[in-house]
Amino acid sequence: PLTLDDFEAINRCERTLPKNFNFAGDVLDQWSQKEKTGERPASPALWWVNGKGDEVKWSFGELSSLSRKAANVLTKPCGLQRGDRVAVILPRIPEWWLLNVACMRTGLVFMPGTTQLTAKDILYRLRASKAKCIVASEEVAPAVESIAPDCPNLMTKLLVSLHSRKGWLSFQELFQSASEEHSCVKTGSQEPMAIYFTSGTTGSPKMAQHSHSSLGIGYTLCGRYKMRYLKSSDIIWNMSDTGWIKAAIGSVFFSWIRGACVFVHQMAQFDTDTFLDTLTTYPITTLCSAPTVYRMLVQKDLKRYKFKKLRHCLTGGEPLNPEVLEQWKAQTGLELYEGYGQTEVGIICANQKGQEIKPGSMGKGILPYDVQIIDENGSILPPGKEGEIALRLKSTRPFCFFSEYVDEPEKTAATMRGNFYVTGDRGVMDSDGYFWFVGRADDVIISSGYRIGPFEVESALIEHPAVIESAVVSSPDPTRGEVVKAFVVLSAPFKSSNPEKLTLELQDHVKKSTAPYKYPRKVEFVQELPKTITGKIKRNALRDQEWGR
Ligand code: BCO
Repeated sequence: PLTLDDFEAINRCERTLPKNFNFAGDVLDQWSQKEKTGERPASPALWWVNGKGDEVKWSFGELSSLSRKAANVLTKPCGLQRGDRVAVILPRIPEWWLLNVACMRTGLVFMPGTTQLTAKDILYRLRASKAKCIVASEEVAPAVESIAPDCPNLMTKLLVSLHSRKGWLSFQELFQSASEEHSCVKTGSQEPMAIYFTSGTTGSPKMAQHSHSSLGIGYTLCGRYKMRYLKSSDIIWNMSDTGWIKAAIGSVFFSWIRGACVFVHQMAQFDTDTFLDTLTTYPITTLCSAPTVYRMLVQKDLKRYKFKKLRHCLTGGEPLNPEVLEQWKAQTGLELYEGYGQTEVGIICANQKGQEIKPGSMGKGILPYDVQIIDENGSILPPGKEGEIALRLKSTRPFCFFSEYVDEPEKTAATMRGNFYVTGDRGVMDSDGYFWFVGRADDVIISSGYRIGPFEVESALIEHPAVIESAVVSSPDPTRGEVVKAFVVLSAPFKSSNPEKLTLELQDHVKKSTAPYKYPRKVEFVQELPKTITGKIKRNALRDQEWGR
């Protein structure tokens, strides 16, 4: 079996990528063996609570045997075969981890989605991916049922619930009778493993596809800066929703490569008091959360809380303000280490332990990446000059990159500029090699750690009879960093409507049409939108106005 040193050597390009790799067979099952021989502390691999008294603790041995049963559910009654795509829309419940590992074991392509997705979002995802199966919880089931007849490739609907439902296979029932005997598929290192839907300026979300090695080897070590904070005796609580790649990195790959315990608190909704109580109740050693969460937490009197075991605090997904870092440290005595990355390439910059933290900077580039600031021609800019944050590619594409945007070769190609992969983010590198985030190079909005495409929100707004046209841009917000703002031109019958009432109606409409996290938290009614002479809406003019530029 591969050791952590082998993983490091592969990332440093000192060792070639193995022909075959499977995180379940090559990593998780090894921890299960180590448990038997006492080479790993007796803490669980997964520790799940829901604040209502329910608790699940699985050792690696249990994770191994239970995920084999789940694998048999997927291949036998669900009839799925290696390479088939499976949409998994589940809240933070233990079955999400089981099904994730079961997909690895069977070579199925795992496509997670947040439970905030609406029927329209799910329809798009199922049709674009030609998914053969959807796994969902009860809260999502009605939305799935409303669109399933329009998804010709969908063979199976698998429900994770204590109750059965007409038209669905019951995971719980099938799981009870499934065998524990299953041989892990010998997946190729570069074989597709997962697809993440990611938003851009135009069109619907793209399908960023990852391989068994990009996530299972690359992301474990792209997150290596985090691993310095993690040993097998650690307990890590990574807050991210199961739909985002941050859940895969923080709650699967970089935690389990080190044999650490993944802690999960399934909260009905995010709440700072419950969050802080969790840190005082459970022996969590490592916390990873979006900057928005820390911004919310520093509003509280944190000195009142005595965290049980917390030692390391990590953050990422959006820029962290220096004031929050300082307030967090002043109130808790703990440093806050920011990392920067994206779905396509994982973590690429980070404030690493042992390095000076420059508040407001996202740290230095991390191996195996060569991070640079480049101009529009693909030339490297000197320190202090603003440009696009990019990754230099050597002769071959790094294995830890996403493989492609599925079915969109032109969009995959558009990420390249000369010898560089461009992130779409603008930044500056200082003379010490620290990177400073400036903003997006395109119209994408990063709010509370969510990547939101303006087109998706504009498309939802235009469905409402009050809206003739709209332009959606980012607007500053003290808690969420930035929020979605919609400039709306009203149709004649709505011009005299009460603006507050209409704002609420439009917000509610967007929340029903597409995932609610995208709804415009600010709405402004305007007579007309700024346009170019060819009639294209100038979102940048509105954005500059919002940011006082
Ligand atoms: O704030 P509001 O109450 O006005 O609106 C909230 C919800 O109430 C609402 N909503 C949710 N479900 C709904 C609904 N409304 C109607 N019907 C429903 N079914 O929609 C809004 C959702 O906003 P939210 O998700 O931000 O909610 P909340 O509770 O304020 O959560 C705060 C955070 C900070 C916990 C949350 O924003 C969060 O988890 N952010 C982090 C996102 C993240 O993990 N990003 C990482 C992406 S991966 C990456 O960056 C790659 C790095 C390598």
